[in-house]
This record gives sequence, C-alpha cells and structure tokens, in this order.
Amino acid sequence: MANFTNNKQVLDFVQSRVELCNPDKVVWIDGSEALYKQLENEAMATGEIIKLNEELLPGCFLHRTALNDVARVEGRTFICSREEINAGPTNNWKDPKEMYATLNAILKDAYKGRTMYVIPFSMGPVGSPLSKIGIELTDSIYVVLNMKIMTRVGQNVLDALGDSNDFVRGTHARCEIDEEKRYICHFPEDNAIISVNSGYGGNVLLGKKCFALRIASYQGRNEGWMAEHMLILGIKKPDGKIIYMAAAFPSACGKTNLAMLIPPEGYKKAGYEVFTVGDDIAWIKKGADGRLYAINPENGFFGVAPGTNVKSNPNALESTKKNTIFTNVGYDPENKTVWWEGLDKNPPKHMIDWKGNDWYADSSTEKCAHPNSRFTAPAVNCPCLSSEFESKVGVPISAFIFGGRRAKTAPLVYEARNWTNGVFVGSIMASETTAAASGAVGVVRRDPMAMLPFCGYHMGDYFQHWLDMGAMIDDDKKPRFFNVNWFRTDEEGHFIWPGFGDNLRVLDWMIKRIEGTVDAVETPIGFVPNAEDINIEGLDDFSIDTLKGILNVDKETWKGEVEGIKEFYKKFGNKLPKELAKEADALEARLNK
Ligand code: OXD
Ligand code: MN
Repeated sequence: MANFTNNKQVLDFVQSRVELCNPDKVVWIDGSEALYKQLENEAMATGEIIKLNEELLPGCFLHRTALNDVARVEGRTFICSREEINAGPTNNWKDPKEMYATLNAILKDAYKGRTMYVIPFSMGPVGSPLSKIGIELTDSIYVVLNMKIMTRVGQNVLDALGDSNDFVRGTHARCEIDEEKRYICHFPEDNAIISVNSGYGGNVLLGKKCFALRIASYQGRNEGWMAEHMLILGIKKPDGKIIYMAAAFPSACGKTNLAMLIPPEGYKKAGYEVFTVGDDIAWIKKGADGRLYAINPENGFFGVAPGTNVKSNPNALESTKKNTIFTNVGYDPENKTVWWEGLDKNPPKHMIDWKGNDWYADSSTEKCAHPNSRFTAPAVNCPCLSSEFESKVGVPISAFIFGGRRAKTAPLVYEARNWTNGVFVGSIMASETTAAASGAVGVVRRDPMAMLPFCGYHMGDYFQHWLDMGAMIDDDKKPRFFNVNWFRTDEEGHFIWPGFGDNLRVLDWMIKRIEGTVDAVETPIGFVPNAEDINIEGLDDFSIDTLKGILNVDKETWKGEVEGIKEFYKKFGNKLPKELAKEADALEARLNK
C-alpha cells in the first residue's frame, strides 16, 4: 500500500477496518483520472455500470440497483447517541454499544473477495474554513464514481486534513443487500457513520444526508454553525446587485426547480438573472462582517429524474448531458441513451426498464424508470451555476425561505415578524398529501425546516440552536424569514399559482421587503403583500383578484392550524424552547382578537 497520508488516526481507522472486513485489496482514491478510468472499465466489465452513447452523453453511465433497494430507508436509519434523549422523539435510536455489536457482526469479513476503496473527501471547497473532511470506505465502485461527482475527492483532501482528527469515519459495505439487515447508522459523538446492506445513493453516498445533514447538524450545534436542508440561490437584479437566499422545502415541492429557476421573459428583459449555489444542503456560519454566510457542501446534484424536462427544469436537464451517472432510469439499448417518465412524450419504442426487463412504449403498463430514479450530475455542468460556487467564504444570506404544500392554509407568501417568529414559522412547516382523484385534502405531515429525517440530535435542542444563532447576529444583519406556498388549489383541486419561473415574482417581493421599498399588511400570522406589490405582468389568465385570493389568511382555518401545532409541539416535551411555545400562544391570541 502506498502511503497517502501520515495521519495516524486515518491510518488506524483504515487498518481497523481492514482487520474487521478482510478485503482482498485496498485501493486509495487519489483523485487521478487514470484510476477513475480503470475503475470505470472494471465496473463496465462486471455490468455494474453501462456506458452510454459517447456522442450524445459523453462520460455518462447507467446503473441499476437491486429491486429492494431504491430509496432512503428512514425506518432503518438510526441516531446512536450515548443517551437516548439526545436522539429525540423524531429519530430512531439504538444504544451505540448494542448497535456497534450488531454492525461489527455484519461487517466481519464483509469485504472478503472484494476490494476496499478508501475515499478521502471534502464537503465544501477544499481548505475552506466552512468545509469538513470525511473518509468513506466502501466495496462499491458505483459509490466511488458517485462520490467523485458529489464531493471533492483525492490526495489534496488528505493534504488539507494534515494531522487533524477532525474527520468523519464512514464505512459502507454492500454485504448481501439484505433488507432485513440494512442499517444506516450515525454515531454523532464518535464522528462515525456505518451503512450496510444497501447500494442506493441516499444510503451509501455518506457525504450527503448522513454527513452533511445528520452528523453536521450535530457538529454545527457544538461549534456554533448550522447544517440545513436548504437550497441556495442568488438573484441578480438589474442594478447588478446579487441577493442570496436559502430555502427549505419537504420533498416533492420543487426544490431543485427553484434552485435553478429561469426568470419569466419580462424579468429576463429587465436584466434579472438567477444563479444556483446549491440545490439541497447549506452549511451556514457567521462571517467576519457579522452576517451569515452559506456554502453548498456538495459538488454535484443527486436529482430525481422523472418529471425533469426542458420545460420544468432546463438547467437540471442540461447538467445531465455529460459525466453523469443515471440510476434506475429507462435504457434505450439501440441508441444507448436514457429515458424517464416526464422527459418527453416520445419514449423510444423498445427500452429496458429500471428492473432490467424489456419495456414497450405501446404496450407496457409499468413505469419504465423508477419514480425515485436519479441522476448524479457534476455541479460544473449547470448553466446557471453561481460564480461563487467555489468561494471559500460562501455567500451572504439575506433571507431564509420555508415552504410546504398546503391546499388552503398558507398564503402564497408571508414574512415572519422577526427571527424568533421566523424560527417558529420554520418549526411548523408542513405538507399535505392530496388525494388527486377526489381533490380531497389529505393528512398534514409536519416537517420542521424539512429536517425531520435529517436532524442528528434532539429536535427541541435543534430549535434552541436556531434561536441561539439568531442571538449571535446583530438585528441589522439578520436575514429575513419568509414562508411560501406555491400549492394553493381551487375548488377543482387545480393549482392556482403558475409556479416554476414565475416564483421569481414572489422572490422579487422579498427583495423589496429586504431593501425596505414596499409595505405589507400585518395579519395574525405575519406580513402579507399588498397584492399590487407582486408583479403579475405577463401572466396569462391571472388577475389581481386571483392573487388576492391566494394571499388570503383565513382566521378560522388558522385556529385549527394552531391546535395542530400545539399537538405537534407536545412531542418535544420540556425540550421545546419556551420562546416557541410563547409564539404559538401569541399567534392564537392574535387570531382570537
Ligand atoms: C433528497 C431528499 O433526496 O431530500 O434530497 O429526499
Ligand atoms: Mn434533500
């Protein structure tokens, strides 16, 4: 084994895994193209990846997971803090001693007959004070090739780490892809992640949800920063000034679309541009000037393929045209290209579906691509990638946006009264499931700050951390808080707001609030726009009265909402910050006035 680092803790970690997992061979991923090429060739030879059409999709591959292994498994995801209370009521918990015993039994000889790859990776630009380093061990070339896209990998990461012990120890083993023995485990106090019996991205690309959210949220709390499930975008105004915002949404609310938004024609003509810094995760810290700065710790997009098309998200689609790995999409064997539902209306006549079976456009009844099929695309491919993407200091955040899918309750947009009220607004985030056929409103699922499955410690403490972060920032430097709801529906259950690029009209109102150029109407829940202040020029069939309708705040509906919030808050017991309980009471009082 060549010597890639003298860091004793790294070497000890690798050696202890060699002893336990017993690989035939150890390969350090140094970041060199020659090594990646060799691994691609190996994975093509075994069928792990399929090379796609070099002319149409240069550097692209297709991979299919096992049929039982197509999504994150929240039921088998654990926060193994020493004390159960520190995992909180929203996480699965297991005593670390017990869980290590279970996992060590699974990991024993797990790499036998296989190669162990050592991936040194940086979350965030290498060497940035906001970045963190991890070492992922894996027996999967697919993981190596995905980590190359999603993070910064190689010798320079080890060099940046030096002798430091501040790195996350990640172990992934495919084992038998046995659902019954699948575990995605986090040991926050040990800086460690162990993932076994899965080969699906969200469970095995340990830099993403496992490190950048679950472990990092815990680190951030201890170290005075925040790891959030937020996209980051920059809006360039006609005067050249760029305003950065970070936004949290539960899944299926169009997060990647908002991050890569295309301005409406009128805005484009006026000189507006939108830049993507990140589509999923933000690490946020107080900067030298006292404002909050954010980086996107990732280096690529792990996006959902179905529904991505030239209309919904041309920038995402363009990002997948080279050096991309597709997982569980449809495959056209004749042209060696890929297809998924919602890409266009002309699927190739004959394809191989995500299960590996023949699929015929005119007779197959099953979906060709899995609904959670994905593309892993390098961020540099994105046409609207921010010039600040590689910035080591990050971008200054002027607004936090929260949102969810609500048919009636939440208005199109409202602004929170202040930081504490903003944290309250984030903590009550929720989405409804709608029964499409009947248009009936379904269950409300609360997902505070969209962090429910990703917070690595007690969510009550997490709320407190948000409040503490606010106390660190001077009032004139605090970002504003907004809540949006693109999903108000009419009597027939149709969405009223056009969404997509037109969401810039709402972000534009936020900018005016930030710059202090528009007033707003105070309501019990917060500040709602005067309809006249949202630019609807160029929107077909959309009147100011329609806009007024979706800006409406119905007191009776909100009284019911407060009951739901109070019920939800009970979960957190005495860990619920008093300030938030007070916010709920104050909202109730305002509604009853
Ligand atoms: C994701 C998610 O895959 O939030 O980004 O589920
Ligand atoms: Mn996400």
